[in-house]
Amino acid sequence: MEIKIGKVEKKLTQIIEEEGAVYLTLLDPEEENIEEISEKIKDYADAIMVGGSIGIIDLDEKVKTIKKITKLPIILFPGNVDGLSKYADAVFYMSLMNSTNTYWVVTAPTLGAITILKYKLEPIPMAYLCIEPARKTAVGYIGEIREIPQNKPNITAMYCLSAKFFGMRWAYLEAGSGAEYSVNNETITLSKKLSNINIIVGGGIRKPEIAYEKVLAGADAIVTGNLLEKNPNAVEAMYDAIKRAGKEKLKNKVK
Ligand code: 1GP
Repeated sequence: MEIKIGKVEKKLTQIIEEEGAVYLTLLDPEEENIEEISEKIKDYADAIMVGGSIGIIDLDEKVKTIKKITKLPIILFPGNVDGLSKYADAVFYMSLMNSTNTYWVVTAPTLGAITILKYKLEPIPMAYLCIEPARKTAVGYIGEIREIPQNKPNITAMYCLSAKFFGMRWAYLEAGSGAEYSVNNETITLSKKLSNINIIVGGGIRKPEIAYEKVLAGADAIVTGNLLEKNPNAVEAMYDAIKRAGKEKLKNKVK
């Protein structure tokens, strides 16, 4: 059976090929100023992720609100089986591969599968890997992770290779929302080199120059969440840095 890649994933892949990297803005559905934030980010992101580790109320209404303001694709980033809405375009269909609890590795995605099919959401297969210091953040606690140390980049890279062999086309290297520091460049470079799947990096990225570095190190996508809530005006500079780094990366590849 041929595996068809959906519209949203095709679009993201095309942007990565043409611009070197994508910028994904993560909106927590619990955020109060969804309209204001959506307005600010609509011209400075390639897609909007909606989700979070803790609690979701009125997800449908929130997704509809975002849709009214922007035409950007909405990709769900579910923290559990209640993180699905038929009004979104796609869903990161993910396994928290380094959780100690099989619920997060395979049961939650399995329980969500039928809903995804019924809602006609496009599943984007993704390994979700929680890397130091994620243990100190919400995902680390809720997801019962066995944290991957930052000084062992080969372990993260090995998980990315495993994800590829499982047929996943994306791996999310997550330091956790609000993390004190982000995933180091060595881990990103080695993960990309070994697996050659799309590498998403997020958690603790607050400055454009940090995002710039991560893209040059090999990240195909950068995620920021807190930034939208704390300083939505900074999203433009973040977008700009990611696109500049993307161009630079493409140039270096041609040489
Ligand atoms: C969390 O990686 C994301 O899943 C975003 O992290 O909120 O620290 O940007 P921040």
